Amino acid sequence: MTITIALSKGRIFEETLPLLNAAGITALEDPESSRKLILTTNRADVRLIIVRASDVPTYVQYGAADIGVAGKDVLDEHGGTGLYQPLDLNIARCRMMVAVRDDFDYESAVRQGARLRVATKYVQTARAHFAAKGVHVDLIKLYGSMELAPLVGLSDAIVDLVSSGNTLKANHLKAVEHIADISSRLVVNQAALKLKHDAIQPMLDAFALAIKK
Ligand code: PRT
Ligand code: MG
Repeated sequence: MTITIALSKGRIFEETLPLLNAAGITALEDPESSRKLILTTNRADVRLIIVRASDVPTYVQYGAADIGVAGKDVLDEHGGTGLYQPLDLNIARCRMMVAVRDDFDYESAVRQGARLRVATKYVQTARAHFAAKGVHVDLIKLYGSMELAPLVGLSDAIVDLVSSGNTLKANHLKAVEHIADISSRLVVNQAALKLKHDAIQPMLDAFALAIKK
């Protein structure tokens, strides 16, 4: 019986490696240098698959992967159907924020009840946030580089992730609202958890012990 773990390249892969090591799993290839999408590990019964960050919940939901690691941002957009989310791994931490141009008076636009154009990759999250505030918005779906949108007049505001704040600063933007603290979660296919319980549960226990508080 094989256990398949879905990860994305970059920060999630890097920050998940120590947790895998704690569970006795070592990757035998590096996805940054290898072009392979299925990576072997030191354990014959465990393999890693490399997918886009936003595709991790889909692979796990359909059982193509048994386990995955995905940001709360991605999980909120996906909806989480069919996924068991036992652990906050406390990695790849950042904040979901509303940001605008330095020279845009967001507070008074909101006070005046202006209709705001908001560009984001996180349409569900943004819709829920502004609906709860009673702010009317036109949402514009983007797939990346949201920071550009207010600079060229595509939108008044963006909803995006911020970690150091350097990207906002470099583009003369400012964060005006905090929507949520984000970290990555372990997700497990619910059927796999039952059918492969003897293999999966010890991994979950090892991850839980290795999580940094
Ligand atoms: O790149 P791709 O389109 O394949 O997908 P992705 O961008 O979703 O993947 P990736 O690997 O970049 O991010 C994976 C996960 O890392 C996200 O789903 C988040 O949960 C988490 N994470 C943590 C972040 C950041 N920090 C982060 N800073 N994801 C993205 N960013 C981006 C942000 O969107 C902004 O453009 O970094 C920029 C801001 O960073 P600072 O440091 O300049 O503030
Ligand atoms: Mg990215």
